[in-house]
Amino acid sequence: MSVLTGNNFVEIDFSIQKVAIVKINRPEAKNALNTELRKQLAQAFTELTFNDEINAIVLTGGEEVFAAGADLKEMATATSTEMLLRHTERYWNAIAQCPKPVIAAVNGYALGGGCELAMHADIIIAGKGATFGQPEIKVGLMPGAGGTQRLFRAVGKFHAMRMIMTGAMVKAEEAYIIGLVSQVTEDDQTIPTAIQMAQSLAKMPPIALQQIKEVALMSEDVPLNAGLTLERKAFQLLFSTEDKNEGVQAFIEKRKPSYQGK
Ligand code: CO8
Repeated sequence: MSVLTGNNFVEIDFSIQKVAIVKINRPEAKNALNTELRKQLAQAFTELTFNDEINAIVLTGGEEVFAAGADLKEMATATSTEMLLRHTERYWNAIAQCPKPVIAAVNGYALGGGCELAMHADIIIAGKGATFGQPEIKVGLMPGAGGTQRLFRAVGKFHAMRMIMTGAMVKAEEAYIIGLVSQVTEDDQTIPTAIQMAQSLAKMPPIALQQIKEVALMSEDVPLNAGLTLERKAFQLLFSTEDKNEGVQAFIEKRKPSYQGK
């Protein structure tokens, strides 16, 4: 089943069991992220966060372009106060706080806010022709949705500074080498590869997956000892899950486990 939300800038495909495919659909503007589109993305991720039928999410812009950044036309005359009052962090938070695994399938441009959007995912699959960049500096701006933070953490100071300060774009294979991308595929295999990975994640024990995501992302915020303590507590918590019993028992009985998310 395919569901279109709002003005059809964001499409959610529910046709694959336990997997949702969120597709950005504004090709006439290279999937530029205007406020309405971001609102719909936030609504989609909020809906999927609470949808018990969904265990993994693929986020894509389709075959041609992931997203060419924030909508520059919408920002052309905006004042600082207007930008502040848009509170776009609320839209981004809905994606960042989604507890389920999110795989970005990137074809074509992922620029500015588009690159930042991809970095909200847990895993990034890129087609060979994909291009990543934070070109905001070229229009007198700077990244505003994680480019100075998530990119810095993903690729380290010197690659990040080169991209942010010069606006240099990197193709998929370079992005893979510097650690911005998890896997590079042929362009026509990007979405199928992401879906296949999401299907395999959807079969994993969901509570354990969500604990992994929460604790691993926390490593960006907390000192090592606090992170290790969090990890230990989450690890111990999993001993109360039925899925842990099923997983260990299935291993002992040499059969495939069947996880229930309990
Ligand atoms: N905003 C608005 N419209 C856009 C954008 C954009 N970011 N990108 C492309 N478009 C529009 C074009 O204006 C054009 O519209 P029209 O047909 O009406 O003239 C249409 O999409 C097709 O684009 P092009 O003709 O330019 O297509 P090309 O294939 O020649 O070039 C590029 C594609 C390279 C992607 C080029 O369009 C481009 O450079 N776009 C701008 C990229 C950019 O600078 N992105 C950063 C924007 S700033 C930003 O993201 C700040 C993030 C801060 C917070 C995050 C909020 C989301």
